Amino acid sequence: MRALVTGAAGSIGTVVCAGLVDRGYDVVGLDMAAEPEGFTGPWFTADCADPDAVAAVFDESASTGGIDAVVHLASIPHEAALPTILQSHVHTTAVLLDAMLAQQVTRIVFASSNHAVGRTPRADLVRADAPPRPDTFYGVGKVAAEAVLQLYADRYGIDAIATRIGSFLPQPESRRHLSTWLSHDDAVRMVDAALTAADPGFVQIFGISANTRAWWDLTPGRALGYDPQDDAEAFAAQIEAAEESDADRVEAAYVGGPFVTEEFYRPALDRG
Ligand code: 15L
Repeated sequence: MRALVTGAAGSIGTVVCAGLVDRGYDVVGLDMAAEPEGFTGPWFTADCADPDAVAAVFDESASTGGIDAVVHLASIPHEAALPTILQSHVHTTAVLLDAMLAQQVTRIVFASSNHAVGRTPRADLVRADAPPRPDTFYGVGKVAAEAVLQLYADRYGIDAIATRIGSFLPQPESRRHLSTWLSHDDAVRMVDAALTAADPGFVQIFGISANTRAWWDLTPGRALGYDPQDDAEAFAAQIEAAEESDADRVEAAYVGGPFVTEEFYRPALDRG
């Protein structure tokens, strides 16, 4: 399978591209940044918010074997003004979907985020069909992009897997991460499962490892074939050797952790 990966030069992108290549995929990279060292496939330096640039990527790729699926990882990974967020998460997703339709590409895996439900108080396991409860404009952007994916799934039969990623890190670094961690290897396993599951339609899954203290329900991910192998618990003793901090206590109140705090409150627009 040939997968177009957006955000291919980013922290998740570099890991996922290498992992997919290891698993036998052909990978086409797309990013606003230049090709990272070691990337072996075709590379496009372009903004995936630009419909002409994205159409050119699909057209050029069509002459060299085409694209079978899109893994959309490109986006601002933090809070910003609402127009910037909408451009980064929603507009890019719609541009890619329109380009996919034009070339009969029917599958997209989208890097959503736990912050789509970040304002959910920390209590019981949060199910993947829990109502949206964004904690930031960043979370709003992820919810809105998921809605665009649902629309294209319903209208055009696109298979769209929204992976609500937790904390993608080499290893957990805080108490919250003992629940929210997504290991590098599990991220690759998750994207691989999302690319190969039979007829998933539109589905939301949580992107975390098999953490003993997980806050999010892995059932829909497992149903798709995602079989996480890592568990943040292996780092628990090391992390809990340090005394619990105020930040740890604040981060345990809502599943979005620090994004829920007043430090993240900001007006929707930058008015100069
Ligand atoms: C995310 O979605 C962010 O992109 C990342 O910066 C972290 O905040 C992560 O979630 C998390 O919740 O740990």
